[in-house]
Amino acid sequence: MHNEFTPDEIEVGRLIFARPWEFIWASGRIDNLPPMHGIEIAFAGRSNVGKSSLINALTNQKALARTSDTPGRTQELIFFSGGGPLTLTDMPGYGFAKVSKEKVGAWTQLIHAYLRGRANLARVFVLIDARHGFKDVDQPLLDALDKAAVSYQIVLTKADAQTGKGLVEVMEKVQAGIARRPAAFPQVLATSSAKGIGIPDLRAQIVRLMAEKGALS
Ligand SMILES: Nc1nc2c(ncn2[C@@H]2O[C@H](COP(=O)(O)OP(=O)(O)OP(=O)(O)O)[C@@H](O)[C@H]2O)c(=O)[nH]1
Ligand SMILES: [Mg+2]
Repeated sequence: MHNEFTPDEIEVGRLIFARPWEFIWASGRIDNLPPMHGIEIAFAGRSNVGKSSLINALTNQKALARTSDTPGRTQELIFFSGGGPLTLTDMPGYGFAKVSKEKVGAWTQLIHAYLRGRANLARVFVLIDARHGFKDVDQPLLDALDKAAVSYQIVLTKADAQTGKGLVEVMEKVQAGIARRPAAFPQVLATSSAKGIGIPDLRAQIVRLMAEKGALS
């Protein structure tokens, strides 16, 4: 993947995530969120797509966010901080058939309420499996983000498990899928938490966003 971030952005990104990142808050209820501080970036996507793994890869930690082979691991909004002006939010996944209707309803409500109402939410990374591209279950999330005018960016996960040509094809399809979506950030990033692919770029993307928001201290 060609790299359009500057060496400076890459280095600042490395430094931000070389800090000791910590768990700060978990909540399954929208009326019990941590006080807003600086800007927030949330990780959303289907169950098992690799949201928690990506947070671990970004923060250089093996088990900061809990991961699992079994979908439905993350069941609350989980907040992480590195002590600076940035908070990361790990979210429950959607689209997992084996979860009860009540739980799906509760998680969907929680996810949408958070995404619509969090004033310091600077961007949502919508994670999409590089082997599969968009699924129907992803569309309601994109619709909700477009409707609420919350900036979101597609991040492909598990790029280690997709071959070069296949990855290009999925990338092009995903790009076409967001072309007319008003709140979608046009650039799609490909990552692998397992192999470290695209992680410095994702950090640099976060740095650029923080700079745009005046949140770089
Ligand atoms: N091959 C490969 N597997 C990955 C990668 N990232 C995550 N996985 C695997 O995908 C599975 C799910 O990872 P999680 O990070 O728990 O996924 P999640 O999106 O947080 O899932 P929920 O919390 O259930 O919504 C685990 O078995 C991971 O080992 C990756 O970069 N490459
Ligand atoms: Mg998770």
